[in-house]
Amino acid sequence: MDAWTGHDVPTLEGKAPLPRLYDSARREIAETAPGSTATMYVCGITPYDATHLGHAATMITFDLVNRAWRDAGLDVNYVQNVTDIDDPLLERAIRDGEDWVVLAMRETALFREDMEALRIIPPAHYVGAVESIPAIVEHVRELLDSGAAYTLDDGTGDVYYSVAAAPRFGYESNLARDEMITLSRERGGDPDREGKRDPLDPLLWRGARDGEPAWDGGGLGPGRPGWHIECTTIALGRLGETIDVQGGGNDLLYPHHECSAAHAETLTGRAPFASHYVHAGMIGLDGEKMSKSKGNLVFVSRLRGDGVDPMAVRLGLLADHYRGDREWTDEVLKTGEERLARWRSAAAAPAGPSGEGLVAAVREALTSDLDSPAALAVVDAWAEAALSGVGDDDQAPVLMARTVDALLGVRL
Ligand code: 5CA
Ligand code: ZN
Repeated sequence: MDAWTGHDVPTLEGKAPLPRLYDSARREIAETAPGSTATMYVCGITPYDATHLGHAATMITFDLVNRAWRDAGLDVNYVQNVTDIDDPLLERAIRDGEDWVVLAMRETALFREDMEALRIIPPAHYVGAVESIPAIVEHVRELLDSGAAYTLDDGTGDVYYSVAAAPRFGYESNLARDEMITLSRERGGDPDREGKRDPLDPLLWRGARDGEPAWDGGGLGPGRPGWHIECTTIALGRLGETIDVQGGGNDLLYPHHECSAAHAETLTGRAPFASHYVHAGMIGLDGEKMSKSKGNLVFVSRLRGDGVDPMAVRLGLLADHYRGDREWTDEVLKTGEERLARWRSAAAAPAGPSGEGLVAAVREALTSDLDSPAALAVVDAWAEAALSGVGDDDQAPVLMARTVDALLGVRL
């Protein structure tokens, strides 16, 4: 499907070092060491409700990775999916008496608008689950043929992946087995289902049920894809057998990313699937994770409708480090708005402290595991000085605006 429209990203003189990022599997910060093209897969929305600030924060996080790689002189092949068929989408459509296809199309269109407003660089490939079904079917058949998957013998036609086929299963999330069982129960899995070889085995193909949409599965019989294999297939198809970064919110670490990486490793025989498994913290409201199922949401479109500048939203979300779970409050937005106004005034100042020094310090912060609070502090200090008449670099205000545009995605 089509992605959204991008904006020009300014380039800066010189080259930043390769960004260092925290890898959930190794539990340490390590340099990303891509070839001349960096590859990144980020788990996108299930389009049954509007983009909330949690989605926005995660998309902004990986947009910083994209920008840091470009600033290091690399090409970036970035892929994002849309889970345009899955249980929550069907449940919402039934609840609201709406056609699930229309619901998915509408919310995906709104997401695109929000991403454009937030100046997120569009992915090179924006791919839906539905359009990927033939490729997913191929992968499920391959897994069945190699004995890494099995069909349940209860007449449903449901196919499961056998975690026994993944010798290092659990290496990514570093969780104990009982924790994995608990999380899989909470996050769309079915550890208690009868007939599975292992409670942790995830669904690959769901046989057709009355009243549910189904697609031709060839020898699999009619049905629809499981969730993890969707992301495996889309990533392998567009990025190759191994990738540099697999990203998403930390709610996806287990089971989603663990299982999608396991599927990929079984299919390709190459491990690890991703050099870095990168996870953004959860944005909460009133002490709880913002989620469509809980309904405690602040929508990007609502803020835009209220006349809030998307650049202030971006600055609000960048004010704390991406890895921490954090709260969205009116205060966060107010601080973002004030900062934006201050930076805009400073960018219009006649001169300021060294622009090159500013570029180097912002680069240093962002290549250190996307330390956006440190990057914001560097620009704040520069702006304060420029507004008080300190510094005589008359090229610096323009360079400051270029830098925050290129590296933070904030257009002044
Ligand atoms: N379609 C799947 C991924 S394949 C999915 O999780 N969809 S989603 O709509 O629930 O979330 C879309 C992206 O936003 C995911 O990367 C998810 O981890 C992230 N996300 C969801 N809620 C939050 C939140 N409260 N804070 C930060 N990120 C979030
Ligand atoms: Zn995914």
